[in-house]
Amino acid sequence: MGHSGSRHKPEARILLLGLDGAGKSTLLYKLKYNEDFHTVPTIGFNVEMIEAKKNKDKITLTVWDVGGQVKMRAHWRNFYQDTAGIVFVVDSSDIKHLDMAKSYVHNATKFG
Ligand SMILES: Nc1nc2c(ncn2[C@@H]2O[C@H](COP(=O)(O)OP(=O)(O)OP(=O)(O)O)[C@@H](O)[C@H]2O)c(=O)[nH]1
Ligand SMILES: [Mg+2]
Repeated sequence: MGHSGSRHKPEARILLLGLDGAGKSTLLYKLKYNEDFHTVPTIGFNVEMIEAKKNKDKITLTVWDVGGQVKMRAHWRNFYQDTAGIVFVVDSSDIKHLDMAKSYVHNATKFG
């Protein structure tokens, strides 16, 4: 059990959201391994611990990458609790879905 005086690395929870095929899982593994992985559509979620720096201090980011298919979007709201930041990934070449992506960004701002 930690207490206020204990030494522990700070942590923050980050949520990756976006429509299916936007590039969330690709981004997650790029951040984690600095490599371009071949991904498959995410059914459920992936989660990775990623070391980062906040000012000069180390911080561990717990990055949650939730599937973006239509049936998964209803579950996004269950991932917001204790989230320090949301990264909403958009495929800027997918012009015909930009408006839909925008409405989901708008929706995401209602939580938290
Ligand atoms: N050209 C290009 N292709 C990308 C990029 N990011 C992802 N892709 C490709 O887009 C496809 C989908 O990428 P994913 O990372 O699986 O997408 P996702 O957002 O995780 O999709 P879901 O899991 O279905 O929600 C893959 O074939 C990737 O190789 C990018 O920055 N540039
Ligand atoms: Mg994915």
